[in-house]
Amino acid sequence: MATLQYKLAKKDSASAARAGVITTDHGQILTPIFMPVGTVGSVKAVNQQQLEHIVKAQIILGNTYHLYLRPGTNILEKAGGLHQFNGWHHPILTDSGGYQVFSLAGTRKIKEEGVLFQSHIDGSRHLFSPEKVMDIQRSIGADIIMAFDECPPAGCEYSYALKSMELTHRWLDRCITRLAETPDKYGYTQNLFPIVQGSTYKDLRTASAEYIASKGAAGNAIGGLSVGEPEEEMYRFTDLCCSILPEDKPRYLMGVGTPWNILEGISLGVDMFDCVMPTRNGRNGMLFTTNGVINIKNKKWEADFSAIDDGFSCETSNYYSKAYLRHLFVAKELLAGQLASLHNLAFYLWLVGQAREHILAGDFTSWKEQMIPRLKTRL
Ligand code: PRF
Repeated sequence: MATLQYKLAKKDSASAARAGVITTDHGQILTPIFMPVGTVGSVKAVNQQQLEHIVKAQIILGNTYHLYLRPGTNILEKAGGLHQFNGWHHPILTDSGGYQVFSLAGTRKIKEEGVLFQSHIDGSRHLFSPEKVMDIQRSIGADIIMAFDECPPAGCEYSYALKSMELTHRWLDRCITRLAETPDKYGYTQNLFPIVQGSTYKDLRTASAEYIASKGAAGNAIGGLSVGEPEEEMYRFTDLCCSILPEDKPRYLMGVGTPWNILEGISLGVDMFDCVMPTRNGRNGMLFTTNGVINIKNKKWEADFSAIDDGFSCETSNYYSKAYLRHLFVAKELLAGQLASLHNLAFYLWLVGQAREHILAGDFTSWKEQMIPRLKTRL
């Protein structure tokens, strides 16, 4: 049907923050936005009705690497794509596997052709090339699909970062060619987002952002950050990339981050974020709240019958007490991980929603400055 559109609604006067609207064939996304991670086509411990009505998610993420290994493209095609398979009929974005192959797979070998790797599930051998990854993402059928990239480790040598960036650029060209040769499978448009790399080298980041911008894609991503470098560096390179990537297209900062990372990212001009933190840390008992960070397993919450977080309106957070959630964690009840994930995701979506409201109202920067110390407080 139609290529993804980005409409700028308002720019902040004191920062690079902006509010906008992304339109896809599966509906609109109000930006800035956080995208819950549903690696295997499921946001862990949270079902699709909860995602829609409690979390108020607008778009979720899936992973090419995981969905290719399980259930496989054959089943996804038979289902009519991931939206039909998992019953999430709003926008979906899939990461390309470029990152997961490096962080999860067993032995792997990077070549010009692509990456040879062994499955973390059964040890079977596979090759991911740009062409293969585009074909898999065609079968999955996400609205936004990511280019196949290499994310070099933090602190890598300049010579490695340069070679890796050049390889990512050549892979991008192959992704673009392959996508042009293969039609959409399910009657709606899939949009390729290229990814800026270049590690923490200013000239490489600049060259990469310029190369990515020159492709005229419907949206652009910043990869290779939040991989272990200091936070200040992450902000500095995000700022640099945002200053080069086009203003009239959405910008996506991959795998970021904490609530305060997200507010800083928004102030630098980022529109889209994803991270496993609210769900993964939630399952371990870490809660992000309007008053700060809580380890709900701590004994200090044993008899605290106040709501998990009464700082915003959420069915889950306002309905259950800290003492009850702590009890669920101590008793190792399944509901513990579910309530913690629901709370954290609802909180992240509330936070980006608030950021949008404050950008529209014209007081984003002062709001952000008073929020960040609160969000970082350890309760
Ligand atoms: N590339 C891809 N996915 C990613 C990253 C990347 O660099 C990151 C880095 N923070 C997270 N997810 N393809």
